[in-house]
Amino acid sequence: MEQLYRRKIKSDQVITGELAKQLSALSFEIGRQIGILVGRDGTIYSVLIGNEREILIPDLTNLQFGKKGLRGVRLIHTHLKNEPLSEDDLTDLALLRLDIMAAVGVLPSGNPDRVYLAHLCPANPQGKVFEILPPVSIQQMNFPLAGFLASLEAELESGQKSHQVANGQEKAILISASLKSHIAQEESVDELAELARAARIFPIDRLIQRPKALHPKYLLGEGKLKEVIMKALQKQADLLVFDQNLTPLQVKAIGEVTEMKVLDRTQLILDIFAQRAVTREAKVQVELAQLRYRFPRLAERSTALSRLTGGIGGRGPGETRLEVDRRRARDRIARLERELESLAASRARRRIRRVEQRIPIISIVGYTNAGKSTLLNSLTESDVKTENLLFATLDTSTRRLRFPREREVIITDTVGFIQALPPDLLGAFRSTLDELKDAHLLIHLVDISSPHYQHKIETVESILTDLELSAIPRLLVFNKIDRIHADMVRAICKRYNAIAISSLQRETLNPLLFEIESQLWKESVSLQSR
Ligand SMILES: Nc1nc2c(ncn2[C@@H]2O[C@H](COP(=O)(O)OP(=O)(O)OP(=O)(O)O)[C@@H](O)[C@H]2O)c(=O)[nH]1
Ligand SMILES: [Mg+2]
Repeated sequence: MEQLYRRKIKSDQVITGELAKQLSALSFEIGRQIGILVGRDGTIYSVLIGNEREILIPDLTNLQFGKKGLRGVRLIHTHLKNEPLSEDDLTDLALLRLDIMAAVGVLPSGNPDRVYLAHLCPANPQGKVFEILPPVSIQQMNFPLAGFLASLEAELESGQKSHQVANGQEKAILISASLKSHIAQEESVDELAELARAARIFPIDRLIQRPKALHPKYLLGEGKLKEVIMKALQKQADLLVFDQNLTPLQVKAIGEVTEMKVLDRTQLILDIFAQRAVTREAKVQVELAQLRYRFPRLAERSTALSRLTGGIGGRGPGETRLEVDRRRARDRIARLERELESLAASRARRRIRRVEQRIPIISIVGYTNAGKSTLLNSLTESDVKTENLLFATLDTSTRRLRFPREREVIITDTVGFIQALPPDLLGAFRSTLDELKDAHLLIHLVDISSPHYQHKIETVESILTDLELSAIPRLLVFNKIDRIHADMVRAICKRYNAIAISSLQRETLNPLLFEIESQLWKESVSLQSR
């Protein structure tokens, strides 16, 4: 065995007859599988000893020759019963992106018989991950390696090129693994894709699994994970974005086997917030949420963490990078909390002043992208930033709105809601959201053109309950009616007893204005009507 280490395969073949003979004999003698990891230049990097039926491959992360391509290492091992490549062999081929997986069948005599070969495939319409070649006897084997690997890598690369996207956006594979129905998962992944877009990540593929039980280590099954790795290789993805929230250990484990950056839904949302925060208060709130979400993760000090600190997922608002150690994180959290407290104090003073003015306050709430800022703009002829992107608004905007008869209200627009809103984020935004408690009326704005508007209404209602706002009078208002048929609008509004508007068209807002007036000045309306 010692001799094997010093060897170099001086041939363009996967394996030479002489080496096959030696491996077979040794393997036969000890009754265990023997494997060798061989580099492109024929150097034998390691010799592996398995048991009768299988062999374990060590960590190969330091043997990374091409970053996105093949590993640059082939595995040649013995099969004592002369059996073909096993499921595990093929999994290793894919997971480790080996150049070639080869098994030498051993005869009862101890001599080598057939050689079983498999290699990875470039992207193909059938989604085939590997190719298993027909076995050939060692004497007849003629498989010129260098030419084959060069063309396979060229094909892999051209497959990857067709998926390249402009302006340097990172490319992601979206993944969902949950016990929920396929349809529910699809719906949620649609939203994840929108979130990715808002974070300037380009989703190139998606993969949804509904397993019988979730894999404790990887969330999705190992077979699926293999598929993910192949997809990533074929399409040159930069990161994996999970629709579910992952535990620190899962992030670490998935990062290790895939050698990719791993983000979960919460991190993605936090990332968007980090990119968009404008005011000091919003920046502090977002950074606090990021630190709090990652605090348990910092305990790990793993490669997964350092992976996360580059590019997406590592972007913090302002000057802070997140590769701080535990203690520094704790200090930073304490400092930010103090800063937030003082910011919250001045916010509270503004609140008191506003409440003392005894002007009614209306707050527009709703799912992200419902059109809240657009409505505020239309109602008050102002120009709060609106955009067809999730989480366009992070800061509260407050405007005055005048009604006839010298009546006036304060109207505010705030951050949008979303399903599975990260609790850390909700916590960090508490002072912003607390302002909603002063409202005399909440306008719950719904994008009627969203196929999932019902689900979104429920999500918003449940967040309002969590925020202890359910006691405040509420007006359900459907927006974007210009985008669907008038009959549909009528039917839906009747069912929900709601008002229909299009925030882009001021002339549609009159019924809403009328309703606001009569809700806020009930007594005076009833007095006048007497
Ligand atoms: N067709 C149509 N589009 C609308 C209407 N109202 C808003 N929009 C569009 O919907 C998108 C989102 O609008 P915003 O006002 O930014 O939505 P928002 O609720 O403030 O979103 P966040 O701040 O991200 O939570 C923008 O592209 C708007 O132009 C409408 O009545 N009809
Ligand atoms: Mg907005």
